[in-house]
Amino acid sequence: MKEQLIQQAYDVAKERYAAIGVDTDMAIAELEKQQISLHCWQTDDVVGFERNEALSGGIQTTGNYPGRARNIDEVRHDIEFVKTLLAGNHRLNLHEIYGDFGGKFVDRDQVGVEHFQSWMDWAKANDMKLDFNSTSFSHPKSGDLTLSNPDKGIREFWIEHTKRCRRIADAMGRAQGDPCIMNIWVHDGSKDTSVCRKRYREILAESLDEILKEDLPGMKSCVEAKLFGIGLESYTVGSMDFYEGYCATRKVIYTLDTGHYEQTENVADKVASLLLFVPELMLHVSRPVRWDSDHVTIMNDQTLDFFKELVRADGLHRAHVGLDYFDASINRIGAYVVGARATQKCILSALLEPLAKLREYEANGQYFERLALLEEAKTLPMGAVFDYFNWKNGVPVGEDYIKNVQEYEQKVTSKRK
Ligand code: RNT
Ligand code: ZN
Repeated sequence: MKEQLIQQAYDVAKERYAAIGVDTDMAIAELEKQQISLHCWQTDDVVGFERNEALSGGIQTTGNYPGRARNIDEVRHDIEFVKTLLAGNHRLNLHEIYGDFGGKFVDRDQVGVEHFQSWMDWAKANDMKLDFNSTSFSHPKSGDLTLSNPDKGIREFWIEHTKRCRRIADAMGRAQGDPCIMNIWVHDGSKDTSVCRKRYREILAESLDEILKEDLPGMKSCVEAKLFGIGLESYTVGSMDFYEGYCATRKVIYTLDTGHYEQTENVADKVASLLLFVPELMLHVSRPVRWDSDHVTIMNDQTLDFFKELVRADGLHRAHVGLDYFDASINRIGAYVVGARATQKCILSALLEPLAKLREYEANGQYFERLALLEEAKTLPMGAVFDYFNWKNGVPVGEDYIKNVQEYEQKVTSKRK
């Protein structure tokens, strides 16, 4: 019965969209190809396996909902489960602190490919590709400044760490036959007014140049800007302007975290400028509430507009889509699925936009017609297309996945004490 309804609703939707020149089958095929890099850190509140201590260094999780993954097996198990609730094939985004350290303490300047061998084996067995991140936070040497630190010893420690991470990413990329995207985000900044703003930025640029010097064809590097870190509110070394300039001049991938902007800012409008000057984008799809709070991604105007701009700029194939939020106040697995599916919905909505017709109107100066079609497109039956997409891919349709998450909680996460 349900299957029949999904099919019928899809048939109707398909016709409605066809009438305005949109091919829903093509949009679905496109969405099926779109991989989302799942952020491993949603499973365990960004703790990792290095020292099993709470997160520190510019970012924070809030809440203590039971069931956090406590070790590598639990993280893997959770991700394997999340995958069963998502249509399409997705990637896993690892942070360095999630290495398989075999119960030993491995400092950041000692990490090597061997600590990620079991992840590569697991990824292969689960048909997942890996992405990677160096980790500057939650370490005694994190302080306020890492790669931009005037202290040579500390700076070199972090340079060494980041270089090693790039080599790990390179090994991952070669093993999976697809570039591993490695993100560099450092929290560097100052709680109060700094009078050496230029100096730290100069040092950061030099450190990055040094790190990126090594040619590693199996991986691609990206650098992430931020508005501010917690406890570092007055000054951020790696600000938006800093990285926009850096990426444009060095031809490096720009990581755009949608949570890292003032809430009144039009983040979507950045896409069409950035894509003119940087080679590609890495996206951290997130949701700020009043500040960079890393709330679970939902299908809201900001996220919808963002993906529409990306598609309008013909930039979907130049963007690596990843998630970045960490909500410890609700079921973490549920949070994962809600955010990933919301991202898919926003991408689908962008793919279903009657762009050819809209552009024709614009070219003719028919601005009323453009506005009217933009308005009407908002209420076309996108949900029927999304349901069909999930059904066709054998994953729960609509709200059905709530009970899958509840079952998993009952059987698995609630037993973690
Ligand atoms: C922090 C950045 C960064 C982190 C992850 C854990 O504000 O968004 O991407 O969230 O590296
Ligand atoms: Zn981010």
